[in-house]
Amino acid sequence: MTLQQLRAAFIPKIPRQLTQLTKLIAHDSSFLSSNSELEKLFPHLINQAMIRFVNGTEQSLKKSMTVGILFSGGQAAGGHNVVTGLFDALKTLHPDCKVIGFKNGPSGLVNNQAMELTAPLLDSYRNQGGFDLIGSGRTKIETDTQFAQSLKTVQKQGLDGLVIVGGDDSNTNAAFLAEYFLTHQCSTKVIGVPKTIDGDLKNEFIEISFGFDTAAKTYAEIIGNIMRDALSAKKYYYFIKLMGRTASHLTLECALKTHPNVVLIGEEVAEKKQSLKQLVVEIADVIEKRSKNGKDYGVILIPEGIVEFVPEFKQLISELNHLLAQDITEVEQNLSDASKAGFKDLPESLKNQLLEDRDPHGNVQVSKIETERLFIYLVEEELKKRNSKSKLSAQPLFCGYEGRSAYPSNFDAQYCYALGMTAALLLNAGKTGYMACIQRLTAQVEDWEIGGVPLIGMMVFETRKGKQKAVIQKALVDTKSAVFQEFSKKRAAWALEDDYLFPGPIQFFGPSELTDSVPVILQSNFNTK
Ligand code: FBP
Repeated sequence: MTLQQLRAAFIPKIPRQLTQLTKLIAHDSSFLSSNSELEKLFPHLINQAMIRFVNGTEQSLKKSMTVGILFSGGQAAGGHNVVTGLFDALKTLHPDCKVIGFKNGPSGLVNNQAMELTAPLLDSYRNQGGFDLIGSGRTKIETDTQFAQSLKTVQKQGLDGLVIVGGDDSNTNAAFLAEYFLTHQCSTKVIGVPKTIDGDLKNEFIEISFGFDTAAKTYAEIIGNIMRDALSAKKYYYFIKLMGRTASHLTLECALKTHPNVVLIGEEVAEKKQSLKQLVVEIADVIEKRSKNGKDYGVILIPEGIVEFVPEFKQLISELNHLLAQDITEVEQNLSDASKAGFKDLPESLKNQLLEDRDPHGNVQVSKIETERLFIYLVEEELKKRNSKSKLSAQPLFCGYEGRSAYPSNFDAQYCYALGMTAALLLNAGKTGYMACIQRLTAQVEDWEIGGVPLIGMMVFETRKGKQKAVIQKALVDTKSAVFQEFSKKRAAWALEDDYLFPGPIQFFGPSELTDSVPVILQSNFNTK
């Protein structure tokens, strides 16, 4: 049997609460404090409480439901299990329930491109990676026309519920859609599900987004393998860039799993206001010290989002965006003196990338910047300047897309299945504007607690494109957290000693401490050895 078949046959464990679906009753627990500015935007959704499910008496569903689902944004392992969990729970509640998938993300909702998801179709997607069942997309529903078309679609499809699987922005969108439907007397309820490998959709209610665990384990396997290679050949420095558009959670998690020689964390760089030069000096110092100990090899982790945290780089990108938006061709001459100096020192390939590789809005595509190559170039220049005797033979590597669509780890497979089931229960309870929420994730799956958190309860006001906008807040790495402090204590030793760990591939069979492990950053009693 192939792993594909074995995974398709895997039956996710479920929280004890979810074994009694038809007996569960939604119960308002704590009310979240409201805010007058949010009340203006969400007059119908304000004053919602956290939902907990409690056991009641057995009751059958009054009528069947038709529920739509869509994926929004980048892939994250486990998405297909959100669909199967939703489907299985709805069918248990009422055998005539139907699930409709919107194709290629939010644009499928706007343009009513949909397909019915049936049991035989879903069977081959159980516990499989990726989002290919229905696809995903990054369309943002923001114009009046898009809202009106989405309303038309849910009415045409006769939807009782719509499940939006996405990150912070997509779930912000879900809240606005829920409010819009209520304002237009549309009975379709909207439920969000927390997705993103970046791990930055988390807060006091949401412990982690799905996909993070699989991505981190996939990258940690690669990093461990590279470390073994570094130790064996003893001739290369590997500069590894890790995905995570802004926050450095994935880099921190991988560092704790593997113990690299140097780890940059964007949030720390911003806090200490470290310049690009300082980071380069820090790396060059480690390289020289290791060289004196006879080690001309090593592993360096660089988070994808680092450039957004290095002050002068952030400034340079913002100036470039401004100039390019005005179609100014003599870009370099029009930069401020500080940015001009920084730009001049960049390798030609990166200069071209900054000027030519733009997103549909004309902005520099930060995620495409080859930071790993930038650091190699700058560190080589620094060592030359020092007349250093250290040998630097560097290899760039990017751990990115391969982490998003791998077979979901048991944690993600089970978390997603439970999230899908919880979404079904929230819809069954007539809730709208909520995010499915599973807590106590470090406990045994059976003891996980299910519930719903009001989407607007996670919102703050932020300046976006010069305007104050209500958004679900992105969670950055907390440098005061116990996990970060532990990392800080250990990294000096990791720099010089080869304390590498080799986690190997995600395990699906074997001892439960391997197959059911949860992200290190979730554990309060973590042990990085
Ligand atoms: P989401 O936040 O939408 O889940 O996507 C995260 C991510 O994988 C980032 O880590 C990465 O920077 C980005 O998507 C890449 O985007 P794209 O798929 O458009 O290249």
